[in-house]
Amino acid sequence: MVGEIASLHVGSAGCAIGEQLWTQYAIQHGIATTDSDPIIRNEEGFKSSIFEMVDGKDIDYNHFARAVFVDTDSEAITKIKSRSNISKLVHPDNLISGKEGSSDNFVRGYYTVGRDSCRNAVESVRKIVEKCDRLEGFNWFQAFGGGTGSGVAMKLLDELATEYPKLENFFHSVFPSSKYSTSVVETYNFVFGLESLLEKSSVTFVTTNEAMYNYCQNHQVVSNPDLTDINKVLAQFVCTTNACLRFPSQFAGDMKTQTIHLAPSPGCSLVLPAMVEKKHMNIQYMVTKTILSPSHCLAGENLNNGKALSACLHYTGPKIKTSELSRSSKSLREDLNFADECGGGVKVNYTYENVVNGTLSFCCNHSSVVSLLKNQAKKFDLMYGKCNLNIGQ
Ligand SMILES: Nc1nc2c(ncn2[C@@H]2O[C@H](COP(=O)(O)OP(=O)(O)O)[C@@H](O)[C@H]2O)c(=O)[nH]1
Ligand SMILES: [Mg+2]
Repeated sequence: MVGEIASLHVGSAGCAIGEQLWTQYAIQHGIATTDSDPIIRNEEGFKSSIFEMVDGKDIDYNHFARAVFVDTDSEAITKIKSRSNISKLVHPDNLISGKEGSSDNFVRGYYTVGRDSCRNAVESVRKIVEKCDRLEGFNWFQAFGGGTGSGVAMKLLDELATEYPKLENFFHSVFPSSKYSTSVVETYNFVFGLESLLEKSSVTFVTTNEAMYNYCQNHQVVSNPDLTDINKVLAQFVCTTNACLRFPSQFAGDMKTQTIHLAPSPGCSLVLPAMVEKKHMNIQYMVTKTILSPSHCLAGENLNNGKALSACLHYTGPKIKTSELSRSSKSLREDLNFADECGGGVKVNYTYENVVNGTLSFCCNHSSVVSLLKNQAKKFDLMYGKCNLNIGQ
């Protein structure tokens, strides 16, 4: 039986990523998002992990996303309601906005202005959960630089982890990067939020805007990418990685199985994602020659240095020989320097999709994430030092 998955989009970035993600989901599941879109498949007896079927004669659309979009100000939510092509897919009760933004401040998001938005989001989540037969967990989307993406998201995580302790929490998180920061306090927001994240998330896919920007320039030949291009890249990664949870696939597992594999010990849940689009390359080339290069890593880290704890390889696309995929993953296992104490498996998933080009995504629990954390810690110390000096004067 298919287990359900609910998505939570928090803050401006989380909501904007959600727009791209649900557009791609709708295309893959053949679901209408506008009046002119045809409903291609999945009408009779449709059971999906991410869409709920609604039967009501007075509504135009019969699928709703199992998703809650929440922000402390109204900008991102108004845009989804009025201009987005997913507006019909998300139930209006699940588009939640507050009256006052969190001003890029974790504390305002967690303790003050974010409280109402958080309470409303918990209510919406409860309604979604009640309609599920076997909810597996939550897929989260947020940016740690923002006050809402850090403060409200972590408050909501604290509440939901208490209410639903057995459910998985997969975070798709944009970590601050120096080049694309919109405020100087992004590092503060990140450091304040990190404790809840490490304690309560099952797996966190770490991305940075800088790395995704480079990915767009280098591999999608977009000369001057904007945030929408970046969000499309992240949506494509997520669609590839969780295709095995949405469609029948070879070697599939549920969210729990993925957690056990990717985050074998508690607190050790930060995972580096990478992606390659098939285009003209063959699978073997994609797996063995390109996937480990820093330009394919969506956090910009070099997976050739340091040690790996575990890894997953997901392929969605036209038919391929699965033996070829398994063989290539074996050589990938040899290229990755697995820590001695780990079994060192590369889990492989293949989901058939009727498209011309396929996508390969790679998730690796890898020690090079430490350098990303060290950079943030260094920035935090520098700012904190300055702050102390100012107080002293
Ligand atoms: N990938 C991505 N990052 C974004 C987007 N919008 C803002 N950001 C980044 O998110 C951080 C600010 O978070 P934001 O979501 O705008 O603030 P919040 O609404 O208070 O959570 C900054 O580092 C921005 O560069 C977006 O649409 N996509
Ligand atoms: Mg905002």
